Amino acid sequence: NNSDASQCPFLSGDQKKTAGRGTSNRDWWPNELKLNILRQHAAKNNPMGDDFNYAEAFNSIDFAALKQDVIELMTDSQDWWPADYGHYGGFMIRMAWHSAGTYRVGDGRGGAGTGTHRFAPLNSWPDNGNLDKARLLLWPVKKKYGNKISWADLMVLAGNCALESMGFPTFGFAGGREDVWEPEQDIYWGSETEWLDNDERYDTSDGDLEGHLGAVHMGLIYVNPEGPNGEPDPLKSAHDIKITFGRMAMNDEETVALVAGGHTFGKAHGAADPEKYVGVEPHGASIEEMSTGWKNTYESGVLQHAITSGIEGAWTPNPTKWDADYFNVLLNYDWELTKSPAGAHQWTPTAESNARMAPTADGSGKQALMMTTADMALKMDPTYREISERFHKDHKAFEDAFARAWYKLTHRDMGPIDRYLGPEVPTEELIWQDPIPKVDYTLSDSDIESLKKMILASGLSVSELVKTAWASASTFRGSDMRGGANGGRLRLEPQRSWEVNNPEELNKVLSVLEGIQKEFNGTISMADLIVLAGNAGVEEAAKNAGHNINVPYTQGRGDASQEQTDLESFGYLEPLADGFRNYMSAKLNVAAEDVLVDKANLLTLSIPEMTALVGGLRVLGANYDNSNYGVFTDNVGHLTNDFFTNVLDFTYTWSATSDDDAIFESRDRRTGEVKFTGTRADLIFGSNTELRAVSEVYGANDGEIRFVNDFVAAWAKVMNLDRFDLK
Ligand code: HEB
Repeated sequence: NNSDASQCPFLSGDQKKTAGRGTSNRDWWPNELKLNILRQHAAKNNPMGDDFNYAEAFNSIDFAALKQDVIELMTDSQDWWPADYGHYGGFMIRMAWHSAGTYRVGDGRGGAGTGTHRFAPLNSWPDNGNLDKARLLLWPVKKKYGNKISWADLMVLAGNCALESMGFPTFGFAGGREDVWEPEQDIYWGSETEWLDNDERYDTSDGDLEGHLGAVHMGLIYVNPEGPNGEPDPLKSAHDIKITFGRMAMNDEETVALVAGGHTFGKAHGAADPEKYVGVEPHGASIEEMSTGWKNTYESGVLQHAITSGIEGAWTPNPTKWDADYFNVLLNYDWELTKSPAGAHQWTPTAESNARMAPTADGSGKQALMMTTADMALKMDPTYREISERFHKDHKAFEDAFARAWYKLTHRDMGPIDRYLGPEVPTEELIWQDPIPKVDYTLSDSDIESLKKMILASGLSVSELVKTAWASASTFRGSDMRGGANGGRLRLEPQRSWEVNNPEELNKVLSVLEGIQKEFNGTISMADLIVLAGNAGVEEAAKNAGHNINVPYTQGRGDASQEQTDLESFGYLEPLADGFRNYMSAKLNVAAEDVLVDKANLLTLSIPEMTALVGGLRVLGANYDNSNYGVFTDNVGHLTNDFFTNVLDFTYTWSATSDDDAIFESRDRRTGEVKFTGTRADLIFGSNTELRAVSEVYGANDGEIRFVNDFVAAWAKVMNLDRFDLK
């Protein structure tokens, strides 16, 4: 019996006993608050270091040469994964589409913007089968240009180059997607523990998909190609496609253009039974597979022996050429339900259709054309059918619709056009980019001072000023860079009427501010004025508490018009909860602290920033409906650390006053008198030990100055989150 081995975990030979392993807090307490989502992408995990400027690096590329390299790669077939038909075009389009296609407009998360296709779970989802090889094929180009082109940009660019090299005129390309270095932890992909397991995420009461989810199954980008739950019913498939593409903010016409445009190219792979021949996905594969997976032992394993989706064949007779054949064959032939060699449902032209054929992947022979059940939806669903016929008759209209929809698909999560880089950025203003006009004024410091005086003399309270600026700026989502104070859309529908904004009170504040704007001869945008008013309110509140501070202010925000504002698309920015204003819609059935952290993540806040903002906004009286929840102070409108001192004070005891443990009151232990009321988004700062630790910093006797400074810095950060014109 070796005593060394029993003491040293490495000597005992049990890998499960090394650092970081073992049962974690999350294993013990699965419901603990997910503060980890506020700790992502820390600078120290980024090998590029602090001073790396991706925009500068990207702009230094010889873009034409880069494109030429990518285009040449398309036909440079490699032995270890030869190109179908000698051209990687279809494969690269599928990679770009799957990298962008996880975007969902509901919370703006997912999408091509950060290059996470190279990490789990995405790199291992069954729907992304064999795309590990597509990225590896791109490595020589990535290697050549190094940090000048991110993976995120390169994957989208590869899709564009693929399209162009097969004769399709794309609408444009913008670089500017900066890679992250770890998988995103904030994206809710669903609760299932198995892939493609069931469709329980469909809410049976309203027939809609759960939450913001953009796919009908865990592990898919959108829908099951064979039909819902593998049932080859094109009409039911159309239903699923409408919901999932709608979640990506694509309308029916865009959807038809995308699917038909994409499936003009390439093929599906289902040479044999995957159960028998295909190995595990990359994240589960053994170390010598070197980050790849789905090892295929069927014959050569490639070309006509490849197995990916299990569906087999090409959609069109010339799968490496942009042409009108997708609709020609879909609409002109009759299709019957068949099975692929892998056993998947698919559709084949009937004998009477006397259909043309496609080449085999190695080019040596011919094989029958194929449609998936999802493709058949474009023919069988009446709405899709009408669009398909129109595109069939008018190839130019189809080409333009596909070009625009592809551009939107791949650039949707980049935010304002100020973030777009490179020589191929189209100048046309597109409504989904949430356009904002540029301003042409520059206010002097003394202009700004007199404006602040006018604001403070207007009769508006600190609370009104702060709330209004917060309502304007806090719509920002770091997930897709939309929203924010720029554009001044708080004055427009739908924002102006959102419940969380207390429309009546907001209208009053806005009309007072509009009066000031007029008095100032209109030489300041409302967008700028709303932020300046908030800053003036914060400075006044600090003064009330005896602190002389100056909130940093950067002018230059433009006012968008109602016509520049897509009502439906902006509707998705409506907060159903905003813990910073202690607001939660009655529609929501979640814990307030969870949605507070979700919102803080969208605002790209750290844990201390979130903590300082909540503690400050409460004492400034910024609550929805002017409620008293969490207003742990007797001096509303004074920027003190009272929130923290009281949330940490054990002279009070807390108890729930609502059955659902959503509302609480505190009582003085001695007198039993009710002192304060609060929500879970307040009590969490005393209850969660990590938030409590930060609250202790702010609530200690030496904490108020630090708190005031941190609050002001976090406030200024939020006001400027969308100022990509400055960065
Ligand atoms: Fe797609 C492929 C499905 C949409 C593009 N797709 C494919 C496949 C499948 C599918 C299954 C096969 C895979 C393999 O390999 O096997 N998609 C699908 C669906 C949908 C779609 C279901 C919805 C409806 N796609 C789509 C879109 C696009 C596309 C949108 C673009 C735009 N795809 C594609 C391509 C391909 C595919 C290009 C080919 C690839 C290769 O060639 O490799």
